[in-house]
Amino acid sequence: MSGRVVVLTGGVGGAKLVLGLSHAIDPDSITAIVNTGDDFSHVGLRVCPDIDTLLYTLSGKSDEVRGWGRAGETWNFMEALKSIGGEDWFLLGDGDLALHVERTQRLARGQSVSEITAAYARAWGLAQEILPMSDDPVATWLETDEGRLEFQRYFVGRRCAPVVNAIEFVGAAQARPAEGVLERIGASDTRAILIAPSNPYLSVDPILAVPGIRDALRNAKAPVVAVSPLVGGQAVKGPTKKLMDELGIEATPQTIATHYEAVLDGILLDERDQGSAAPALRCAYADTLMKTLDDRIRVARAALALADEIAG
Ligand code: FO1
Repeated sequence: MSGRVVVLTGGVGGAKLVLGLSHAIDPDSITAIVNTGDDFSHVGLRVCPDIDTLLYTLSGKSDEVRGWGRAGETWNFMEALKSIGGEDWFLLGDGDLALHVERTQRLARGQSVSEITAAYARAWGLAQEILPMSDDPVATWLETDEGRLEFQRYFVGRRCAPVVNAIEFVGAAQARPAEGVLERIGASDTRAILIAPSNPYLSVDPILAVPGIRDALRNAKAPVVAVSPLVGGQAVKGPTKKLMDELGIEATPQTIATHYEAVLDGILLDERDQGSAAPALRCAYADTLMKTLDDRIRVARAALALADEIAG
């Protein structure tokens, strides 16, 4: 089937699905709508981790082991910064630094995150369309037992150790979807809208918090299918499971389906969760662990197959 595929994504897991999709269908029919709640200003630079992780992953530049940043990175800047007592808790590789320096300059000249991201994608020959969820600032903050923490201070600075009581997306209520976001979601030539297996509470919820996006998903002609971030009740990576425990949310496929249900038409679950009662919406099962490129292609194909089946 032809038509555009839109993916709501954040973090490393989301980037893996978009890469798999890029090998399953024509990359120029893919639109990624990326979480910007992790973005922050650090050492005077504007850092957009989920956008950069996707740019690196799709251009084959990413560090496969860490999942973020560049392969073959050098750290001269960090060593020099540390030697003069600069902040060294958040690692900025020498190559990675170029994206932040150039982005900071372009923002100062009045360019939008969308424009800058499109320019980087073009410079690296990417056919996929990469849209930030918004060009307005939205920042994920966490209420924890160590006080209020900005996302990167929690995720990197404290390695997700603090107990989270609540999550807030500061600025979301005033944010507008970036140009193209609502159009791509609502377009009649959109074949499917996928919610990547990113952390629902930290990486997908900020996107759904931007006014207009949730309604656009509800009213979309294309089926909306989520890929479960849980495998056998466990989160594959990152703090998802710990976070769900702390928020008192049971880590089951039903919980994920219920979390998104207002916008979902179907959910791709891991075959290890076959036993647990299926949520009350269209489900399909696959091995959703994405270790290799073939895994990523398989998961992307399985999600698309479910969407096509729902579309009828
Ligand atoms: N994650 C870490 O665990 N430690 C880091 O020092 C770190 C630096 C970093 C720099 C640029 C970038 O784009 C991502 C970076 N990340 C780092 C990952 C980042 O915190 C996460 O990928 C997202 O914010 C959440 O998925």
